[in-house]
Amino acid sequence: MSAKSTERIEKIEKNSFDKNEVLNDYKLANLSRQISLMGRKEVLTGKAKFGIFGDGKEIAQIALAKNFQDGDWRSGYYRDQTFMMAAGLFSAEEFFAQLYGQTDVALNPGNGGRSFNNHFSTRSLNPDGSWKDLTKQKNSSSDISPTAGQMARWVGLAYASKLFRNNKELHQFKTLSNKGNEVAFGTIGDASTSEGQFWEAMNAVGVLQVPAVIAVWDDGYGISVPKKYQTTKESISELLKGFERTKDKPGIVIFKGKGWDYSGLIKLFKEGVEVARKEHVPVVFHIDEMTQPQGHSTSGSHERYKSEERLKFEVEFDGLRKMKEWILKEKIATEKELDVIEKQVEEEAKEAKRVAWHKFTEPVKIERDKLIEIIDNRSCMCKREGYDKVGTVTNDLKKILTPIRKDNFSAAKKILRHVCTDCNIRGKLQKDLSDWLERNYEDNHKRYNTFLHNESERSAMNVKEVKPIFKPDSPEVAGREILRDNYDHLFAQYPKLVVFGEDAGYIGGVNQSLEGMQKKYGELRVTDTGIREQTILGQGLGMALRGLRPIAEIQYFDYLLYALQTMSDDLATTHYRTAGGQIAPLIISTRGHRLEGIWHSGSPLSMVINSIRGVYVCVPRNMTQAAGFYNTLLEGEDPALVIEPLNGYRLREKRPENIGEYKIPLGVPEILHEGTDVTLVTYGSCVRIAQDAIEQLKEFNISVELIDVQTLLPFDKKHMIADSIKKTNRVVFFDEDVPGGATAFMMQKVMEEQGAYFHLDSEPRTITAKDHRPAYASDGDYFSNPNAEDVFEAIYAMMNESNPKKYPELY
Ligand SMILES: Cc1ncc(C[n+]2csc(CCOP(=O)(O)OP(=O)(O)O)c2C)c(N)n1
Ligand SMILES: [Mg+2]
Repeated sequence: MSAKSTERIEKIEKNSFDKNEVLNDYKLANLSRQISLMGRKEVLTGKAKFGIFGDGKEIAQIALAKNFQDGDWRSGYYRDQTFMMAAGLFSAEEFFAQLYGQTDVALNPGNGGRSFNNHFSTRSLNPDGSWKDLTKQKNSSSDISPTAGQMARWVGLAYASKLFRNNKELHQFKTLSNKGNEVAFGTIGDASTSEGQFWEAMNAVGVLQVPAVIAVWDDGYGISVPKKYQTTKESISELLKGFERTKDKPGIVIFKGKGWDYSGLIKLFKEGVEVARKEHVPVVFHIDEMTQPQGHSTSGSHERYKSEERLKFEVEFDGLRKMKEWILKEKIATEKELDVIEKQVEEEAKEAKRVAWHKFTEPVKIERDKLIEIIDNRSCMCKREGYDKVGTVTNDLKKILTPIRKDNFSAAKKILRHVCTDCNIRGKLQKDLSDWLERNYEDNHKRYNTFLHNESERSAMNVKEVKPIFKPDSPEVAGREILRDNYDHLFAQYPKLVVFGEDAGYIGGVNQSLEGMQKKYGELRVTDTGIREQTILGQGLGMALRGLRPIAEIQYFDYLLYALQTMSDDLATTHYRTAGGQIAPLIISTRGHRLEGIWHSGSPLSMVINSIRGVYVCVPRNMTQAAGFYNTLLEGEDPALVIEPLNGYRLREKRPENIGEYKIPLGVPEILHEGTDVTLVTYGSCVRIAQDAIEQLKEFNISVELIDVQTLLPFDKKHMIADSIKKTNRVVFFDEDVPGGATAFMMQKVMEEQGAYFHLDSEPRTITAKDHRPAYASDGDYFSNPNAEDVFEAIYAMMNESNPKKYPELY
């Protein structure tokens, strides 16, 4: 600890405060309040679309931020603007930039215009995708809007510190952690503690014993709904008592404070964060009596639902007012001095707003002027049907005081439609306008459509294929042994790799694919967890954000539903919503396909692929392929899901000679069987059913080309399926998802994206399961899921339709 901060702490303990520090804090609190007040007006006057602000939470956040050190991480929510400012991670100008939707990451590094305002983050990655030294900066994971959505990630951010401290092998990664000294700071609103996410995370940090602190900003309301409807006993700290650490049992340390009590909170947070940092234990701060001077957000007014008494309380217990009273009482400064500060910040806030607005609007005006110049320069003055539409649209555009890009685009397109068809200079205007559109589309693509996946050289898409090597005498072993031996290589090769999940540790996984790994590599690297899919996912996500390489085990594919919210809202959007500033290369390993029963079907692929764009989805047909995907993904740096085929652990496969080294490229299907009549497209466990059907079709002289897509996301990057259809002119998409599920996805890709409809002689078909989930036992499966007979019949019917003579109706 530096001499300066020791001095500060001594002063706090003696209840004597450094005047400068106090006045700086007072200034920041007021600046933050000013921008909140102005922010609301910006929305109400139409300059911004929506606003949610941190007013009423200023004092506590300043006090908490004093303990936020380099290397630490935040996982919070939209009220934290003052915390971010106090930590030096956010400015008044950035506040307005976010409010307007500034897309320039130099001006809005937190979200590049991709999320609402007050959705913060810091940048972990350099523009080339390489990692910064995370120990030399304060870090904030990026906020998401779903309430309590930050909780699962918070578990992982804290758990990473435990690994960095206790696994000595990780001490070499000095730019990721200072031997696990980092604390994960969470924040959450009082009402959001009603969410299951909160409780699952609290239990997880209690079990894991990790340096996770969380402040519950308790302002008594979740929008209009008071605590009475949110929290048993109307007190979250009361409610958490069962989690509380006691003399003989580890648990969570709980503190209570008042949101307006500047000096009290400084002491409280200092003590609490120190406990978390030193002892690596979770700490909860329940900060009550907070206010919302402007109500919840710009979408409503709190006078509608707060009583007069409550509104009065909010005025009297406003943190700024209370802090001012305290400063005067302690004679730290005079009223006059405070007045000067208040005036000063008002000017500062106004200036920040002015500058941010100018920077937001100016480039669009320049684009508009350029567009108008192109149109005005047209020498054609023809008026079609006595009515100059081009002129009208241009004039309307000129009149817009602060155009947005949509105005420019919509004008340019309308003009293109109405360019005079009669005269010979049409071509030039059309070309200039088209060039303008193309250029601007490119720019807007960068602004709004990039970074769904890693776009740097570290992308998993850049990993070079290494084929598995087999010798004639390569032994045939159970599929699970291939995975296990592959893991053995990976643990040795990647010190940052950890695998964790239900039953993954001691027994080595329910299917023994991690057999012996915990014994060999230790509990920190191969770890059992509780039954808590969402925080398993979040644990991995937080660790991945901190530079580790986690594989999170979700025991069965159907139970991924529990984790889907975190996967969809958080993991899948991480890279996108930070405009390339953060990445979480978490690998999720699960097993599915071809099970039976409603909750063990292993089939609902469309549920996943349509909600986690941003995460790659691998659907290997056997364990050799599955292992190859893990090898690829660990060399790259993207989040991904691997669904192992559950019925393949005991099936025998040839053991590759280069286990741990071969890599299967993403987005490259494999043609498993060449044929000439029909292309059959499938994946995962359906491959074996397809192979069975193909044998049956052979007897009827029907030749099927079987394609295993291998990965659904990305999908057939080289258009191999369309190439196959060029040859066969017929296609069937087959899986065990619902009708209109992943087969429809594949069909859209092949027909629309690959343009294969052009080569079809027969209607394209899908073969799927029934609409309901599959029934129990083998017959339940037979009558719920598609089987080899179904595939046979669908393909035979196609052939019958095209040549009834050669393929007469069978029955
Ligand atoms: C999952 C989910 N449900 C509902 C909402 C809509 N919503 C946004 S904020 C909010 C209230 C949150 O209250 P609280 O946690 O007390 O935080 P506060 O805004 O009071 O600081 C609600 C219901 C949401 N964003 N996410
Ligand atoms: Mg609240």
